Amino acid sequence: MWRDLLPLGRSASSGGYFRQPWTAPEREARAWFVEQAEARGLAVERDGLGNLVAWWGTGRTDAVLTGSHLDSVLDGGAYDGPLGVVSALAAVDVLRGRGFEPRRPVAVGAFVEEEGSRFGLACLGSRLLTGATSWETARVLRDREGLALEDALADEGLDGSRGTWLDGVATFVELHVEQGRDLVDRDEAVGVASAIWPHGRYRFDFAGEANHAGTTRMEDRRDPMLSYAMTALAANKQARVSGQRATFGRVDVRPNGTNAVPSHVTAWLDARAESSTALEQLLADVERQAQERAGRDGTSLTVTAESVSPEVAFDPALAARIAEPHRWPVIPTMAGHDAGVLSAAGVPTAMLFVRNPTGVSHSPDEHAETADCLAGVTALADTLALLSGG
Ligand code: HGY
Ligand code: MN
Ligand code: MN
Ligand code: MN
Repeated sequence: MWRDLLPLGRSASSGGYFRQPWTAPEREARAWFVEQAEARGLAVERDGLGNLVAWWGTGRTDAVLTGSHLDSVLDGGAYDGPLGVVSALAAVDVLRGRGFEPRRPVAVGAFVEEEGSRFGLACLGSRLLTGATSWETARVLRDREGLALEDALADEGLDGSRGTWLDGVATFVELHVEQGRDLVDRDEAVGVASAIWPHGRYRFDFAGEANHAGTTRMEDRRDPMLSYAMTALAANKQARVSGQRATFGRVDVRPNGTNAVPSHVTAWLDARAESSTALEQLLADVERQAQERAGRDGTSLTVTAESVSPEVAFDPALAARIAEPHRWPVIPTMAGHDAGVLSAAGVPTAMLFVRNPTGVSHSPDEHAETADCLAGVTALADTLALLSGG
C-alpha cells in the first residue's frame, strides 16, 4: 500500500515531494485513497473540495474518525500526512485480522490542503469542513499564479461544497510522524499529543524605489531588500531571546533583477510560540523593529496575518486514556495539524506520533523506520479498538 503512494509527486532530483492540492500528483494520491478504501469494502464519500472519508460499517453517527492529509509542502518529506492515512487503512486491516467488530462506526479520512502550501491558509480543507473558515472567505484565495481557489476547484470539477460527515463524528484520532526529536530523545517509538503551539503566517510587504544598482548613490537608495534583511535578522533574534520560533521561509522580489535595486520585497514569516500571548508579543516586537528599519531605509511596510492557528490543548482525559495503558509519553507539538482544527471545532480529538529518527520534517530528510511505523499502526489499531468499543 505504502509503495503505491510513495512515487506520487516525488522529485527525482531532491527526493522530496511536490504534492500541492488540486494538482496531478495530489489528485493521483486521492485516487489512490479511494482505490485502497474501496478495495477494503469501505464506503467512500467525497465533498466539493476534495476532502475524502471512507466508512467501515453502515452507521454514520457517533463515529470514530482517523486519518490525516495527502498533500505536502514544497519539497516535503514522505511521511508528513501520508503516514497517518496509510496507518489508518492498515489499522482497519489489523482490527479485521483480529476479528474485531466495532460497536461504533470507524471512518478513515483525508483532508485537502493541510499545508496551505498552495493557497496560503493552513488546514484549509479541515477549516472549511468544520466551518472555521467560510467558503466566501476561501473561494477568493489565490495561488502563486494568481488563480483563485474557486477556479482551481472548478478546473477539477469540484464546486467547493463542504462535506457534512463531521456531524456524525464523535472522536477524531490522527497519527502523524513526529516533526522533531522528542521521541528520539526519550527513546520511544510512539507518543501522544498534549497540545499544539499557536502559530501563524504573516506577509511582510516592503515597498522601496526601483533604481540602478550602480549609478544610484548609496545615500539615495530606498532599498526594500535591506529592510527585509534586517527584519529577518531581528525576527531570528527576537525568537531566540524569547524562547519561541520564527523564520522567513519565502521571499518574492520585484522585479528580481541582478543589476537593480528592487521596488518591492514580499516575505512570509512563520512564527510559533508556547502561548497566544507569547505569539502576539513576538509578532509585535518583530513588526515594531521592521517598521523602525523601514523608516530608516525610506521604505514602507505593511504586515498581513494570512493564516493564524490558535493554541490547541487536546482533551487531557482522552490523551491519558490512550497513553496510560501503554505508558506512551504525552508531548506538545509546534506543528499544526487537522487534529487541531477538529479539536478547536469541539470534536474530542487525540494525536499519536511516530518517532522520526532525523527529527527533520518539511524536507526530503524526514524519516520513520519501518519498525516504528508498524508500532504506530498497532498503536492506532489499539486506540481505535478502545474508542469504538468493540
Ligand atoms: O506547518 C505546520 O505546522 C504543519 O506541518 N502543517
Ligand atoms: Mn507539514
Ligand atoms: Mn502534517
Ligand atoms: Mn543598463
